[in-house]
Amino acid sequence: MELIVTMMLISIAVLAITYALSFAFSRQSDGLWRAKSVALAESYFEEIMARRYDEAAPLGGIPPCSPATVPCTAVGADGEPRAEYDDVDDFDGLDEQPPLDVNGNPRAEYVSYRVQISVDYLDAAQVAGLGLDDVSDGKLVTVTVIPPVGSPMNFPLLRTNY
Ligand SMILES: [Ca+2]
Ligand SMILES: [Ca+2]
Repeated sequence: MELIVTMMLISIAVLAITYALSFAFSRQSDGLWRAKSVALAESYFEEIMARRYDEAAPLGGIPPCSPATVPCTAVGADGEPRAEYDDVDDFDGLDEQPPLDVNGNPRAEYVSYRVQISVDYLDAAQVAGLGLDDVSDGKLVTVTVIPPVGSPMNFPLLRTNY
C-alpha cells in the first residue's frame, strides 16, 4: 500500500514536471516566432526606407514633392513589378507568402510566414499631431506579419517627406 502511494506521488510529480516543461517550451517557441516576426518586419522596413519617398520625388528627396512644387503621386505601384519598386508607397497592397527578400527570392527561414503591407498618406489629425504642414508630408507604412502560430503582429512606420 505504501509503495503504491509512493508510486502515485512520483507519477504526479512527473506529470507536474512534464507540464511545467511543456509550458516553458511553448512559451519559448512563442518568443521565437515573435522574435522572427520582428526581424522579418525590420528587413522589410530596411528595404522600404531605402526607396524614394514618392514616385515624383528625386533620389535624395530634394526638392520634396509638394502641392507648391511637383505634387506627390497617388499611393501604389506606378506600373513597376515587385522587383523594381522604387518608392515607399509602391509596397501598398503587398501580400507575400512566402515573404521575398530584396532580390525577389523566397526567404527560406520564413516560408510559413505571410507579410502584408499597407501604405497611406497621413490623415489631417496625424499631420496636426506631428506638427507637419501637409498630408503629403508623411506616409504611414504598416507591415503586418502573420506567423504560422499566434496572432498577426502589426508594425507601423512613419516615413516623412524629405
Ligand atoms: Ca514607383
Ligand atoms: Ca508609387
